[in-house]
Amino acid sequence: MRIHSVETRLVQLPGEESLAGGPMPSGLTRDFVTATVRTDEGIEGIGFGFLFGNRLTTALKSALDELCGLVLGDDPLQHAAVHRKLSQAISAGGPEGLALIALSAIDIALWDIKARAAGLPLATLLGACQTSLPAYASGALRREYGREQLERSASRLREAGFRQMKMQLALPGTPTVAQELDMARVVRDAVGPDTDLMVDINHRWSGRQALSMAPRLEEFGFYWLEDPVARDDYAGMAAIAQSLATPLASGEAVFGIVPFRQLMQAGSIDIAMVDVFRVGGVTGWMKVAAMAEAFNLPVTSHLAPEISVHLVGALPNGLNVEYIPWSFGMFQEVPQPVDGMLAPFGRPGLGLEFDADAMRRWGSAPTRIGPR
Ligand code: SMN
Ligand code: MG
Repeated sequence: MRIHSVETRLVQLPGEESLAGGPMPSGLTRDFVTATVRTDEGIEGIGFGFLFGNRLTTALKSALDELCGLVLGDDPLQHAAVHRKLSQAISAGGPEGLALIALSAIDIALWDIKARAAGLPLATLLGACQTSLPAYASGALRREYGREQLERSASRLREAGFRQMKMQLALPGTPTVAQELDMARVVRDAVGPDTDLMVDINHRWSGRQALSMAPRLEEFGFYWLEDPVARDDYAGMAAIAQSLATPLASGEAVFGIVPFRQLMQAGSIDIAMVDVFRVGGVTGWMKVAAMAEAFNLPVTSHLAPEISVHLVGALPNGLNVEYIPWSFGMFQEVPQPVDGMLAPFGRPGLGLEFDADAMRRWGSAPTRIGPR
């Protein structure tokens, strides 16, 4: 089998909050680059990459197009060879950032092709250890919201069947400790004691702030404390983790697989959070998952639940799936949680198809790399 051509797009979806209908800044978009990889045997695979913060989107698209040009004629089933080739191609500019997100988009498409060629859902091809997983609602309990909105959104998430959900602290501005604790209490009271409630700090505390604040949060019984300090403060996270009963989760913001070696060796994390766009696609994601198993750590996903449900479900140490619908607008349909549980489509591959109308409405004209 050979890669015949690739069609790429820049897609800018409206930045709505669709899980609980909470308010979002007007005009916000969520920017993706997409790749449809076509083979000489008629099998197509889809992949995409997300650009955090909507900056350098056109640079990401250019990087994707250039990397796609490098794989024309390659065998898409030899995913490791392609991954190595592209990793070498981007290494001069550093194995991080835009280039790795572009590489990941291609890798995701190759795994879609491989599973489609095998006639298997990707989850089955990868291991299919768990047929359904807890889905935790994310992106709906924003730190910018006030008490009333948080209570409204939390109850809507419960009504939607979610039994796990994530809030944010490190409130905007210069909040007092009391204000932070009050907001934690508001959400805990709104969701009740039987909801698994995570809290995401998004790296906004200094090490000193975190050592002071984190123990004060223990009373709320958070399911995990996420990204309390800088993404590469491995020692700082280890000190926080050792001071808490609450598990510490991190990993979404690092690039490639090597930082996870450092996070795990330093004892920085109790839960590995792996972002399929930043880690190097499915190939990188599964390598980190195996590392985590060796360290007896559970793994959770970040973004793209429509992809991640296949990956987490493949693992004996898969914990849950972040259900954040930012990319859903690109697809004809996506897996929906039932009673807070999520399963991948049973169709071959990712089981996803880009929605042509959505692509016309929110996407750029397609760029074709390779022969018509
Ligand atoms: C998050 C970070 C970046 C983009 C989307 C969401 C957040 C999360 O930290 O954990 O979902
Ligand atoms: Mg996070």
